[in-house]
Parts: sequence; structure tokens; C-alpha cells
Amino acid sequence: MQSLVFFVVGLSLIGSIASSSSSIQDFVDQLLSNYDNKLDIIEKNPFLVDRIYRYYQQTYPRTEQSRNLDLTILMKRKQIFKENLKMILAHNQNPQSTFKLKLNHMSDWTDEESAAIRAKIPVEPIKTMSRIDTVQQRTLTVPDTYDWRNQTRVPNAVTPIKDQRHCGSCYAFAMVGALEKTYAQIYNTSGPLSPQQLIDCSYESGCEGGSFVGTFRYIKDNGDRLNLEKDYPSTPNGAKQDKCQNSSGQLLNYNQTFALQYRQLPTNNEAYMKQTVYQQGPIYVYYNAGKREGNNTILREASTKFDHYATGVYDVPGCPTHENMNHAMVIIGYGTENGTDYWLVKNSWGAAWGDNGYIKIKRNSNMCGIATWPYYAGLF
Ligand SMILES: *[C@@H]1O[C@H](CO)[C@@H](O)[C@H](O)[C@H]1NC(C)=O
Ligand SMILES: *[C@@H]1O[C@H](CO)[C@@H](O)[C@H](O)[C@H]1NC(C)=O
Ligand SMILES: *[C@@H]1O[C@H](CO)[C@@H](O)[C@H](O)[C@H]1NC(C)=O
Ligand SMILES: *[C@@H]1O[C@H](CO)[C@@H](O)[C@H](O)[C@H]1NC(C)=O
Ligand SMILES: *[C@@H]1O[C@H](CO)[C@@H](O)[C@H](O)[C@H]1NC(C)=O
Ligand SMILES: CC(=O)N[C@H]1CO[C@H](CO)[C@@H](O)[C@@H]1O
Repeated sequence: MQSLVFFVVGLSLIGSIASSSSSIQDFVDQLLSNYDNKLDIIEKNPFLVDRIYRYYQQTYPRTEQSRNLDLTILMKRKQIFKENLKMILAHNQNPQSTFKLKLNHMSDWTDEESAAIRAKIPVEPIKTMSRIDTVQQRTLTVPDTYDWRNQTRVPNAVTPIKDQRHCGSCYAFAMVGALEKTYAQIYNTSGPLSPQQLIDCSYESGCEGGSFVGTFRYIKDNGDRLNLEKDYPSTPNGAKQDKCQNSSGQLLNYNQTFALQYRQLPTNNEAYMKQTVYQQGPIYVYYNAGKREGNNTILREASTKFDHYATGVYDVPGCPTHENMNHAMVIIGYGTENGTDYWLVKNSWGAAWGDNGYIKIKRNSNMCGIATWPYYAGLF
């Protein structure tokens, strides 16, 4: 009987909330706020799932190209959406968790679509020994909390969130994120740099992935030059273009005293990473963003939770630290929230993802390999 009553309540709520601008997660939370057995309600009311999913589709309409009217695909998407909805509701009920999840534009993506924005990162063994940062301990005392978005040492060191779209080009976005502080330092203005130039011109693998070292080498070979994003814009869907459109760009050095260089940080040394983030600027990290194909439970968990992260400190115990490194992001700060140390990380999946495009990832436990292969680049 309860579910029948619920239907009526649910439908009237849909009518009133759908017209406001509340997020899909707020919508669901309000809809289910009076129920303890949220998962049961979802499981027993297919009609309710239909209505929530319809609201979701209105919130995130698909573009013409990706709209697929094939009924089996539509049913499959709805099933994926339902599984994600249940996973999110279950996670958010856990009072022990240090973070919350939310529905977003990725909540009905197939495994293949999720895989497409993950990249193949060529493993870079410690072959470039000369580039390893050998200052094993910086002696500097650094603040306990730091955020490169708010500081005054180098105004505009962090630019607005970008979106790599359906392309495994995180490596290019992370590279520009790591260099934009250097641009701001040289030109004293905000300089969103062009990931598209790196995707098209660097001889890395376009939307199939690439490496820090490969993209850095391209910039050096290009005379320390990289275009601003406005002069070399991204393609509408993030895809690689057939040829390099413009290999000129802004000079990323000042004078003979300092050269544009990079260093790889010693692996799994987060105290040192913290000092480096404060002293040098944002750093580039490889990361295990999970995987849904196959039967690896922990990788699947790391994938679905990462995709739906909302707020708090992300922590998936047991997330592998040396395998499945398939993403690159930029650490732009660090701190402690409710007793849990975190890295403040800039992603390139748009501002609708995560906490306005950012994520706090647990610090001092090499969470998902964040401390396995860190790099920084700049003038020194
Ligand atoms: C940098 O730009 C800011 C604002 O545009 C200006 O106030 C400041 O004087 C500039 N600093 C230098 C060193 O040119
Ligand atoms: C290439 O980009 C530069 C800005 O970096 C611009 O001045 C130039 O006109 C562009 N060239 C072409 C052929 O688009
Ligand atoms: C290069 O720039 C640095 C930082 O602004 C400055 O200290 C140094 O004197 C400059 N060197 C030359 C040769 O201009
Ligand atoms: C995953 O497990 C299911 C059932 O246990 C099995 O049918 C399937 O073949 C497995 N898939 C892979 C990729 O191992
Ligand atoms: C910190 O913990 C308190 C009590 O558990 C909770 O109410 C609060 O939301 C938490 N703060 C953050 C930022 O997660
Ligand atoms: C500590 C602090 O003030 N952090 C702020 C830095 O700036 C971002 C946005 O630019 C805010 O969201 C943070 O709260």
C-alpha cells in the first residue's frame, strides 16, 4: 500500500520541482526524503524510475549526433541510470563516508562511453633519471592548507575548468593546467592555454591517450611555445583534428636565467609533494580512475564513485596504486577536512562534474595512485 501512496506524492512533487532549477540530485533527495527504505522504493516502483529518468533526460538532453532512438540502447541506458541511482542513494546513506555522490550528466553512460574519456597512459618507468627531482627533502615550512586559486603570489595561476568531452585527452588538459601558473607568472594575466594544440600537434595518441613527457617534449621542440585556448580553440566534441592547425603560440619563458623545464617527483612521497605544490605550483598527476569492463570489483567501484563524486574527501580503500593508471589531473592545493587530509584536484570533465569541476582526494595514502608518478613543470 505504501508504494501506491508514494506514487501520488511522487508525481505531485515532480510537477512542482521540475519547473524550478534544482539539480537532479536535489530533486531525487526531496522526492525520497520521507523514506528510510529508499532503495526498496526505487526497486519496487519502475514507474517512479521512469519519471526520475525522464526528468534526468530533460536536464541533460543528448545532442543530435549522440541521440540514439534504438529501443534496446534506451532500455540499457535506463537500467544503467537505475543502478547508478541505487548506488548513489546507498553510498550517501552511509554516515561513515567522508564524501557524497550525486547524479550528473554521466549517470546513464554505457561502459564504453565511460572508457572513452579514460586514456591509455604509456607507463614511464624511471628512465629519465636525470629529470627526477633529487632534492629529497625541501626544508621549507609550508602552510597546512593551500589553494592556488586564492593566493596572491601569482594571480590567475588557475584558470576556469575545461571539458575534454568524449575524448581520452586528459593528458593534454593536465599539461595546460600545470603550465597556466607559469603563463600567469610571465604575463601577469590569466592565460587559458590550448589543450587542442597538444592533441592535434604533439604526436601523442590524440583521443587515445598520451603522456606528460611526450607533450612536454612537443612544447620544447616547438620553441617553448603554446597557443592560448582562444587562438587554438577546442573542437566542439573534443576530437582530434587531422592536422596541426597552428604551431605558433605564446613564449613560455622569460630570459636566459630560467628555462622551461620539468621534474618527476619521487614516487609515493606525499610530504614532498605537498612542499612542491606550495613552492612550485600546480603539479601533474596520473591517476587510476577505475574501470567498468571486466569483473574487477574495486576498479568498478573506483570508476562509478569517481564519476559521481559530489563533495567531501574521496576515499575508496584498496583502490590500486600502480595499475590501471588511466587519467591525468592537476593538484592545485591541499588541506584537511574534518580530520582527513586531502589534495585539491582540478579535473577536465566540465564544471558540472564533481565539486564545480574539482575533487578533494584523500592525501597521505597514495589514493588510486595519485602519488605514483607526479610531475611539475615551470621556470627554474
Ligand atoms: C599585474 O596585474 C595587476 C592587475 O592587472 C596589476 O595591478 C599589477 O600591478 C600587475 N603586476 C605587475 C608586476 O605588473
Ligand atoms: C596562429 O596563432 C597566432 C596566435 O598565437 C595568430 O596570431 C596567427 O594568426 C595564427 N595563424 C594562423 C595561420 O591561424
Ligand atoms: C630574468 O628574470 C628574472 C626574474 O624576473 C630576473 O631576476 C633576472 O634578473 C632576469 N635575467 C635577465 C638576464 O634578464
Ligand atoms: C564476469 O563474470 C560473469 C559472471 O560471473 C561472467 O559471466 C563473465 O564472463 C565475466 N566477465 C569477464 C570479462 O570476466
Ligand atoms: C564534518 O563533519 C560533520 C559532523 O560529522 C558534518 O556535519 C559536516 O558536514 C562535515 N563537514 C564536511 C565539510 O564534510
Ligand atoms: C580557502 C578558500 O577561500 N577557498 C576558496 C578559493 O577559491 C575558490 C573559488 O575560486 C572557492 O571555492 C574556495 O572556497
